[in-house]
Amino acid sequence: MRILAAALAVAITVTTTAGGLDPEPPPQSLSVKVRPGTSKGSGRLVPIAGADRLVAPLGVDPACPAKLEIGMRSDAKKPSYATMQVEIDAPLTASRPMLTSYLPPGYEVGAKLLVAVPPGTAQGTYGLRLRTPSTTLKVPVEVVPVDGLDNGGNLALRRPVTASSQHTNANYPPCSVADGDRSSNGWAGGNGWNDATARAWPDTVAVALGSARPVSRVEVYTLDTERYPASRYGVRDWDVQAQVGGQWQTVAQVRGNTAGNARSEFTPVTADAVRVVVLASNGANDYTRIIEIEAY
Ligand SMILES: [Ca+2]
Repeated sequence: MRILAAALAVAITVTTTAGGLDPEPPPQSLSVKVRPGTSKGSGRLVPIAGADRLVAPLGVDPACPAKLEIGMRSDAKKPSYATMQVEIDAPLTASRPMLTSYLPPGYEVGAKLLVAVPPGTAQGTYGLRLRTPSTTLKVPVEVVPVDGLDNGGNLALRRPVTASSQHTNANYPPCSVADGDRSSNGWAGGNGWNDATARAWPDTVAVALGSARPVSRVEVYTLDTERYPASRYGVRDWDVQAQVGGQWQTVAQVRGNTAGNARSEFTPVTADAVRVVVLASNGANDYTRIIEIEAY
C-alpha cells in the first residue's frame, strides 16, 4: 500500500504545467484509480479500454495522434507487478509497447495511448490488442479520411490548424484545438495550444474547413481545471472571424470571459476557415491557452 501511495503522489504532483511560468516535466502518463469491491479474486489481470473502437483519421498533423484510454485491473488475490502488452498492426504505431505497474487487488491503472497513422497508410480496419497473461482485449482501429469522419456537425474536427506562435516548453501543438478532445486534464500533454508570446497580443489560431461551408456557431474551450481555472488561466477577450471569399470578417466578439467554454452564435456565413483572434487572457499569467475550437 505504501508503494501505491508513492505512485499516486508521483501521478498527482506532475500532472500539469501552465505554459511558460511553471516549467515542469511533461505530464506523468500513469494514473491510479481506487476501484474498491471490483476484485473477485479470480486471479485475472483484466485489460481495460476507454472505447470499444478507435477512429484514427488519415492525413492529420502527426503532433496530434488519435488517443485511447487504456488500463488494467487486478482481480488477483495478492498485490503484484502487473504487465499488459500493447500490440498494433503495422503500419500503425502505438506510443507504448506495454503498461507495467504495481497493482493491489481491486485497483486499476490507466494511461493514455497515442496511435499514429503514418502517411500512405491505406484506409481500413487495423487490429489493436491489449494482452495480459489471462485475457486479450481487441480494440479495432478504423483508419478513415477526414472527409469520412463522423464529426457530429463540427466542421473544424481534425482540419488543419495554424497558429501565430507555439510555446515549446511542453507539448502544445496547434492541431490539438481540433482533435475532438475538449478536456483540460493533462494540460501540456498535447491536448491544447499555448502561444509563445507572453503579454503580447493578439494571438491567432485558424482552422481551415476544407471547403466553403455555412457556419453560424463557434465554440471555444479554454484551459479550465481545478489547478488552472479559466478565471485565472483562460482566455478573456477575443474576436471570432470567418474567412468569406478570401477575406477575414469578424462575426462575433467575446469580452470578459471567465468560463471554460464560450459559445458564439451569429448570422450564417459561408466560410473557408474560422479563426479566433485573442486579445487578452485572465490573470497575471498572460498567455493564450485554447483546448478546443468547434465550428457548426
Ligand atoms: Ca483539444
